[in-house]
Amino acid sequence: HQPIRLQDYAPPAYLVDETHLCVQIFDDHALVEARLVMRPNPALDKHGALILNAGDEVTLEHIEVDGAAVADPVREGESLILPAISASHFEVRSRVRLLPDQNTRLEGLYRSGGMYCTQCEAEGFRQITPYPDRPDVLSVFTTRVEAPSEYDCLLSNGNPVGMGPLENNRHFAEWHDPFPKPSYLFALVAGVLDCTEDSFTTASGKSVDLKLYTEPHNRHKTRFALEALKRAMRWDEQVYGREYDLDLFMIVAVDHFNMGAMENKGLNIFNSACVLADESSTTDGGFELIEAIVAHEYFHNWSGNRVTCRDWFQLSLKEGFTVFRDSEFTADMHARAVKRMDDVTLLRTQQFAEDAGPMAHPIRPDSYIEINNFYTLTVYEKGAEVVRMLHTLLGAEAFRRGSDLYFERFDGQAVTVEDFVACMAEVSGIDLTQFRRWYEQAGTPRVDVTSEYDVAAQTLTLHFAQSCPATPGQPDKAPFHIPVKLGLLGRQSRLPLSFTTEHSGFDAANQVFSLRAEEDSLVLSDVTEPAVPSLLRDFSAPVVCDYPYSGEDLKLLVIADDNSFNRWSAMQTLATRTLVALVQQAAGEADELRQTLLSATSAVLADGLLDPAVKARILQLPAQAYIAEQYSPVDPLQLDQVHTELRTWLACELAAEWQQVLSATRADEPYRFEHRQAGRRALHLCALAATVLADDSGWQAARELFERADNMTEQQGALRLWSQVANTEWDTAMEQFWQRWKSDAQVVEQWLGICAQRPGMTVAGVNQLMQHEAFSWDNPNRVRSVIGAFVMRNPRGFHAADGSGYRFLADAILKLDGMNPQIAARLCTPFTQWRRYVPAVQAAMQAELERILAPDGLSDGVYEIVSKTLQ
Ligand code: B3K
Ligand code: ZN
Repeated sequence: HQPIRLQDYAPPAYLVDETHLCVQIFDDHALVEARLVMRPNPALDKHGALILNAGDEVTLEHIEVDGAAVADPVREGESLILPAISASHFEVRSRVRLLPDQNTRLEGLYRSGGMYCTQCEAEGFRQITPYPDRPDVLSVFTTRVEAPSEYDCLLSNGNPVGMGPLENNRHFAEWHDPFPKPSYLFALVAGVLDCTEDSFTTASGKSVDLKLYTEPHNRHKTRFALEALKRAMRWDEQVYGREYDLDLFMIVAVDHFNMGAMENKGLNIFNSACVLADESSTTDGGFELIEAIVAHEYFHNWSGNRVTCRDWFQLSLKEGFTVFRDSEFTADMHARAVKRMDDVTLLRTQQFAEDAGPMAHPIRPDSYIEINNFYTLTVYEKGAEVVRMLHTLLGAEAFRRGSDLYFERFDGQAVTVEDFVACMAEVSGIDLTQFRRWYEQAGTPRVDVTSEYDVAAQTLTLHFAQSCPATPGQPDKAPFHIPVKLGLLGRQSRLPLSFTTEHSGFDAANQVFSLRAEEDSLVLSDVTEPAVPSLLRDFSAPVVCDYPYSGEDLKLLVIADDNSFNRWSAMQTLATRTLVALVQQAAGEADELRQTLLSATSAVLADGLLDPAVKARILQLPAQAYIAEQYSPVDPLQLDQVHTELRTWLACELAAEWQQVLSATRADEPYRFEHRQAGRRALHLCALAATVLADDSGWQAARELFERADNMTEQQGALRLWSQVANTEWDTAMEQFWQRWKSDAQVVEQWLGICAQRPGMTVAGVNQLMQHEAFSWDNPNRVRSVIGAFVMRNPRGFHAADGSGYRFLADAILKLDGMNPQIAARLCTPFTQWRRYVPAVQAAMQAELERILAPDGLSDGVYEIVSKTLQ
């Protein structure tokens, strides 16, 4: 289990100009022949041995250089070492044998249901053929696929250049991708597939064929993704000036997939759950997620494929940027403030915990043992926040000039985050040297703000102090460049106040203060009355921002802030403080906060002007995972109890108001996925949640909705809320739902999730659920729906006092590690927080962590997380 370090980066000794593959698929194996047209890297004086990567799924049958067989190539780990070559050009030919049917890791070439497909990022291509499998080796690929004729679709990257029959009831197809690409973007699919077609005309008038391939029974679930794809293509032209570059863009839906989707050049491969949708079986959340992922993978065509990463430490270069792009796309398609609330919720509940835990790493890590462990919330979501800060500091217009320069200057190259930041600095003239620390330092910075008001001078002085906690390997942090967007609200007038300032770090047009020093003060003049500052508007930086607000200050922000994101954020702060005070049994304080929270909730409920989607989010208490980040030691069962009690109390105190919302938000039109309707449904489910909590017969309202609803959002929402009562009527409804949907894989996955998250679910119950025909160890979606949902979203079940939840998870990790180490490693997350808990929980989790680490032959992925967690 050796770490790889950024500082050891060395350019490739040899380059591959052309890659010619012939992949022959047979019933029980596959043969891969490769012809690589190579040359020594002209940028280097010395070249040394020719080292190819060859994974352990690959049985080498033959390898030759310029026609001369290499008799005994040295194989060390994943390296295949051939003698140094001095020729200015040479050809390497190899033939290997694979067993795709036995590939349970779902990396390289594998079988999913009735089809064969590939997943190469990050290092899966070496499981297909010996190759310099690193992102800074770019090559033009020509791929021939041969398979039994029943597999009617044979696909690979680029354009189709030939197809035809072969002997023995077999056929072939040949593909050529004119754009040089790294091996991680290679893809191949062979299957019996149905194709839904569409087309898109680019800004410059070129027509692009769009094809979405599915297994035939999913044909009815392709329309939405194709429409989303066209919206994304148009948006990328309008907002970034990026056109699609091939004549054909293909998406394939596969049922067995380790993550959401993959941006292979011209041939995106998607987890079925992240692309298939229709109005009867998909929830509002599902539609929004699918639209975002389709856009994300499409956007990678420029941010990732045309301009790619030099090495895997630069992963955030493509992922952070592309998440920022998809997030802005969603904001433009629907409601900007709401998208911001959802993104920030994810960041605060999960990324902040990662950044405060044993796996904390900068968005550009310095080292890793298993690169798959670094496809994290930090690299993706915090990475997107860092790009967003650049956007905030530069403004939209300069940012666009920066991205144009980046795409133009580095087209066809593999580059670094410095290259990206340098373009932004160059076009704007802003010194981003200090800003680059966001790429280098881990941990969530804190910004503590205090204020003084001088009545006579009418000045409000804001004092800022920033700090950042130590993280593994980084005891001390240098100050960050933090954009703090702010405004003021008059305490008496309850109106936004204008002000002036002479501070050179304040961008008056955008109301953004650039905090660069460890401490700084911002003097605001012409402040005509005492004011409540509205800080970190729109979450202008991924930090914790603290200000000594009174409960009444927060309530004022909730009701009257002219920044709707901060209305939500103030409510989150108020609820968080209330919950922490309740957990810590700070009686007097807790009671006062609770009353303020109640009156703020009541005011929000009564606000007739608020967008229902915003209202639903303001009324949602912060998740337990977020509250658990605020104090330590955490007793997870006590936290769950306090959280439930507070929700119940608010539901009871405001029962009449909730009833009114419940009836006012009943559906009065047929289902459509669009912002206004989705907001109404979200609010309706909020009111239903309160109804179920407030009285013993409240579940009947859930049953009524389940029976009446014409859509999956409300049906599932009703089943989830009703599950808190879990009476025989609920069992019947769940059985009815199963019978209705058992042939729809995506709905079945949701159904499993509802079962696993049901309050009262125990390890014994989950074990029983895993005997159900719907569960399967070799399908990652099913594992996530049952095991993932239970250990991450069922606190009472997972943290059961007898430790059964922890034993269950450790057993599952050990079992999965032998089958699919990426999925096993992902499941370790709940254990990473073990030091934050009360001693009894710590001891029980530690024992399980040690048990996981004991066996020999543990994968790098699980080893890295568990050993770092125990350190
Ligand atoms: N780039 C892929 C993720 C690959 C994960 C490999 N373990 C999907 C995406 O981010 O778009
Ligand atoms: Zn991505």
